[in-house]
Amino acid sequence: MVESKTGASFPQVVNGSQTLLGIGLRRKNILGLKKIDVYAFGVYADEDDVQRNLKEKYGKLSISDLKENKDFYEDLLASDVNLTVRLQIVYSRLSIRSVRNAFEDSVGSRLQKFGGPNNNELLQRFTSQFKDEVKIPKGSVIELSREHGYVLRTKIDGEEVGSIESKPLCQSVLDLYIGEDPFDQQAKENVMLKLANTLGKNDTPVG
Ligand code: DAO
Ligand code: DAO
Repeated sequence: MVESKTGASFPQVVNGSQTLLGIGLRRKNILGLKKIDVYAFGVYADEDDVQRNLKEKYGKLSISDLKENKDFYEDLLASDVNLTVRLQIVYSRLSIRSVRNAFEDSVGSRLQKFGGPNNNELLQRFTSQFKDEVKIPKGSVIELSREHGYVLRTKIDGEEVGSIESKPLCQSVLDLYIGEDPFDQQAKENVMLKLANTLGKNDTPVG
């Protein structure tokens, strides 16, 4: 699937069993002057996991009820469903310093919502994974995956750079894309619609 504005393309499946649910664009205001396209992203989930974790509570609701249902995405964020957000960089002058700053803003504000008392330490642990010499030119692919046990694993161009076990950190990162105030509202709606469709299917036993 190809993100129409940037031409970034996304595989249908990542990490063996996670399928593409929706794609979107992360834009950022620079000094209130202009908006730049920073990266395109795709959201993936293991659909069997989705069934196992959410079908009991949500399987009987209609698709239109689910699409708008706040509990649904909050439960998904808090659940142990394997999820991946794949970022493809489209901005050609991204520095590690600006990534760190953006991360501290966007994820930092979410950690206050989801996190316990040690938010700063968590943020530091996350951002310290990214050494100053790491290069992220246009076209780089960054994968942020939540694995079972609330482990957030980061890969850059297929190479693992680190993993951190923290439920609030996982929630905060996913909240950027499918939470209450997402970077790309349309992308979130597409993801939720796809998940609602998945839950409507009866081909996977629950339990
Ligand atoms: O060059 O000053 C500038 C603009 C930089 C914008 C940086 C936005 C960073 C967004 C996070 C990217 C995460 C991979
Ligand atoms: O878009 O504001 C944002 C935050 C995105 C979080 C992405 C973090 C990815 C960090 C990878 C750094 C690579 C050096």
